[in-house]
Amino acid sequence: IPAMFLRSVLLCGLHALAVAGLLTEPSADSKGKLERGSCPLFWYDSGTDCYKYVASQMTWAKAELNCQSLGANLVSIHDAGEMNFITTLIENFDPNKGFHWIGFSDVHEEGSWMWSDGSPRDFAFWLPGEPNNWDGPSCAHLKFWEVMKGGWNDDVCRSAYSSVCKLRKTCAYGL
Ligand SMILES: [Ca+2]
Ligand SMILES: [Ca+2]
Repeated sequence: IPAMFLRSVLLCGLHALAVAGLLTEPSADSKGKLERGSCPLFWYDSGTDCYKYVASQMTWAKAELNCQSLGANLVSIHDAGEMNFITTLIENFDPNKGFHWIGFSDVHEEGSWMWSDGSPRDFAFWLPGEPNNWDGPSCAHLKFWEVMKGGWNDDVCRSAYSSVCKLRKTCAYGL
């Protein structure tokens, strides 16, 4: 059985349990408290997907491979609510709110930004003036300012930052 197919089946199993209410617990509440919910140990439930904070600083590619070794990908972000959830997750683990890789990059072709988990490009939260690394492959990380909650900046992919992985509960490939 192809590994990708097997992974989809496992994810579908997790999803099915969650839908059946067998594993349902409260997820992050309005105060920003993190809950494991229906996610594996050390992952946190947004109500839709599972997220893991990775403190170790790695290049973008190593961070993505680390997520893949856990059956996940670097986090993709699809709306303001998800952005807020990830901000809360980072605040819980890193009060200094340093730089954190997300799964967005234009490593394949300059200017063609895509998510490493293959999800649609339906949301962007670039900081003013970004992305500005026009001269080659760049990777996106979260960056926080005093005056605003945070946004995305592109940087050279070999920089070493902390990261966030996302385990999608939804079934891939129509399974
Ligand atoms: Ca670029
Ligand atoms: Ca930049």
